[in-house]
Amino acid sequence: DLTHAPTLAAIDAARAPFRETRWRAVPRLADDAAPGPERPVTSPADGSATGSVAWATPGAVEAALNAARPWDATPAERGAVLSRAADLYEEHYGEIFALLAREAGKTLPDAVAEIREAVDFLRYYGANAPEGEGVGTFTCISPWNFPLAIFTGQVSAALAAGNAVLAKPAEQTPLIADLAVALLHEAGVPRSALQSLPGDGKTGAALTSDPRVGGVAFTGSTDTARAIRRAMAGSLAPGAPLIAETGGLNAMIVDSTALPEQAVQAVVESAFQSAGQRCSALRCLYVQEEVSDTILTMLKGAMDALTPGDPWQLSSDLGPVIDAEAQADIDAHVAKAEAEGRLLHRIAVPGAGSFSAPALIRVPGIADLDREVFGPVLHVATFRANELDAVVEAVNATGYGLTFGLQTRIDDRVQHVAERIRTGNIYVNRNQIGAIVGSQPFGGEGLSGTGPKAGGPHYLTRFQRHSAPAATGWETDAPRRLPAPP
Ligand code: UN1
Repeated sequence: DLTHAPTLAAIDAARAPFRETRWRAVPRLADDAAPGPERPVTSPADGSATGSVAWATPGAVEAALNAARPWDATPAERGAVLSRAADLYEEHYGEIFALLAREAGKTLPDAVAEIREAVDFLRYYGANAPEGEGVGTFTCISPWNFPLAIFTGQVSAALAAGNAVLAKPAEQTPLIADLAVALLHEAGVPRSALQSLPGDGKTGAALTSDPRVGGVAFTGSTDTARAIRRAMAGSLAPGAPLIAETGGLNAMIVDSTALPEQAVQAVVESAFQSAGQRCSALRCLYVQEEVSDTILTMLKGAMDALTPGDPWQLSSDLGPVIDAEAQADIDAHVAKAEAEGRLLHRIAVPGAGSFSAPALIRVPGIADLDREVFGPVLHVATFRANELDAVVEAVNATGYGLTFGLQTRIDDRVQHVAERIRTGNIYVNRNQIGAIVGSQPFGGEGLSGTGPKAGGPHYLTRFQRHSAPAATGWETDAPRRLPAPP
């Protein structure tokens, strides 16, 4: 299993039986409901069939809303079941690796990180399953870019906190979610506590605007989060929680004291791993003028050393983007920059499949990025020694605040910048992706999300009735005293 760090050869052997599998996702409900018509699911890597999905019909949504029952078990029992689910994920890693490559276009390193994170979420939320009540029924709407990890994180948090879950996986990745739900049920999560409803935005809208829903967890675009909040405001209880993780316009500053090799490696990983399809990904690099020629020359060389290709091949370290629509959007952005003479570098990618060529684009500053382009596109600007604070202000002025990177060997500067930058996660002298459940909770500020951070100590509290944890404390403890003034 994964705990024992399988070799690449072992992973390759474990997923081999699933090379030609055709999966089928269906609504997984507490009560039977006739599934809707089947739709094909295809791989972004080469357009081949990966299976089919039957979307939930309006009747299935209604049946699920009626059948949902909060998980009636003690926190310890819930934790034990989630931990068993983690074991099952690890046992099924061959099939999961196959699905991540074929349905989501994930390369091996990306898939390893994703399975690891999913298992960590199950164990972490399971181990921290709280006393107190959930809010009733929680709707979880998850993204295609982490079709296993974020799906599992949302669902397991809501379950650990004692809710019934209605899960709506991303339209592009229903098959991985379907396997995850099957494993959670096999581990012992009651069907009335976890139902999955594959579908599109209409299904999501139905599941966020019904008064039987007590709260919503959502990861995706800032615009969709706004639409969900409007829907909730019109129909759900005024206090119903929305836990949203949304977009970012993430920056990194590389100053003249930074270690060039370290900085370039961090930039390449942050901008191009997962083909740039992480909300945490680096979008705008600021390099200090004195070192910009060196850094950019090295960066172009490091981009040339990337191997884009079929994510099933162990040699590929950059896969396709999720679909043709995403590819067209990214490519149009790069084509515009090229027409304006701002394209600094681009590398070749396979012609078949939804590959977007990793690109480096010159911009005057982050204010020139009018939106998050969700792919392997890195913008670069330069700054002068006396402009550091102005750069930090420009980054804050975007209104987003998810991740931020700083490469420097000036100790005081770390503190200085950290006090001024408004982002959820700050990374110093390393890459700015790959937060770790438990030790590096992940979440943004402003346009980037509501908090609390996923994989952190406060996350589960938002999935519960506000009064629950405090009430327990006041009832059972000896009378509390206010802490002494400092
Ligand atoms: C996302 O891309 O939607 O730290 C969020 C990271 C990941 C980001 C997930 N946990 O890179």
